[in-house]
Amino acid sequence: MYSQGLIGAKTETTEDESFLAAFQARIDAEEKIEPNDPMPVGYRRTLIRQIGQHAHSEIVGMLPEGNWITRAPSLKRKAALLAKVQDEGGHGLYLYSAAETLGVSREQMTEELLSGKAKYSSIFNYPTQTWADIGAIGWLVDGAAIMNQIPLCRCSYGPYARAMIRVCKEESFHQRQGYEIMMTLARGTPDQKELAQDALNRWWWPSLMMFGPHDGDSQHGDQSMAWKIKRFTNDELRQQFVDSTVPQAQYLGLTLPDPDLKWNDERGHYDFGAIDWDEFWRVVKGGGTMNKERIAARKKAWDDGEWVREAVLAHGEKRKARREAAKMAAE
Ligand code: FAQ
Repeated sequence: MYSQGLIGAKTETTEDESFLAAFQARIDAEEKIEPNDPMPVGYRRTLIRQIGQHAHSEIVGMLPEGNWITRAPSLKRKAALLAKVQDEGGHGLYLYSAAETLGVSREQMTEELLSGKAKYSSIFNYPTQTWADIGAIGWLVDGAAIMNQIPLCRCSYGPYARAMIRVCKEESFHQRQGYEIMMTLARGTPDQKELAQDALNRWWWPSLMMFGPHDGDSQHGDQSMAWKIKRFTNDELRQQFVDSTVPQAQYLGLTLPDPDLKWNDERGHYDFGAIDWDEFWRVVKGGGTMNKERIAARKKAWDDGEWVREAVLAHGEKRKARREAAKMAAE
């Protein structure tokens, strides 16, 4: 666990021009910023927001797949899915720890999630209706997550960048298990292939939305790029994802649900159709099929865990008291 001691740390800085210029010079020189380094309040706030939302996404992201653990079609599939969902829990914990180095507590972040103040990825507000959805999530959702997270391994904030290295290794296994499920279904009976196509139809557009609004509408994009928190813009990463996923779909013999998708020789990229941004914002603002259920599940888990948190604190107090008594006796 990164330093809990930073919680409640003084977060103000004297942000005169020379301080900001010196900070930017460190960023431009590709130096890593570490927890105890002076940093602009905005930099700290942006990281707490992004890392916190990222952590929430991992934890909420366990729910749609968790729904299929008891219904996986074989022992092998069940073991792989169980391991994947556990990995996601682990990613959430690394990320909460990375955010804690910036002076925010896990409790504060959880309260913000449960009150609706902090966001989590829109993608996890869609239901998992069939087993093929588990394949589509691994292939597309983890695929999009990797595309977004590989550059985060070079993020200017040290603890976030280091957490991302391990997370990306695990995401890569997740993506492959999803693609392998899709391959098995696509090469199976006509009914199985139809199941895979139906999952692709439902998950394709929400996966493109994971990269966030168009660059022109991205509120934090420019500043995060200047601070080298983000290394590519939302649209750049979305395009890279489309370009790498089209051949994968072709190999599966499945059709991406976009009549406007076609190779553009001049651009050297695939053109693709318009994203339904009304749907995106509706889901982000709580109006997706599963928003209420996801938050209710997290609230129940948090409430059910209260006695564990109390017990850990009480145990810590007892140990401290015992240590102090032993110290007094020795003096
Ligand atoms: N959903 O100004 P921007 C995973 C919000 S992990 C909901 O462009 P930014 C693993 C954004 O927060 C998936 N909200 O924001 C897994 C902001 O609102 P705010 C999560 C979204 O931060 C796989 C507003 O819109 N990954 O999948 C979304 O510069 C399978 C304006 O947007 C990460 O979190 C969205 N899709 O760029 C687990 C990666 N997009 O905060 C289980 C780290 C945007 O002002 C199963 N995060 N918003 O209230 C990032 O890279 C960035 O935060 C972006 C957004 C790219 C997501």
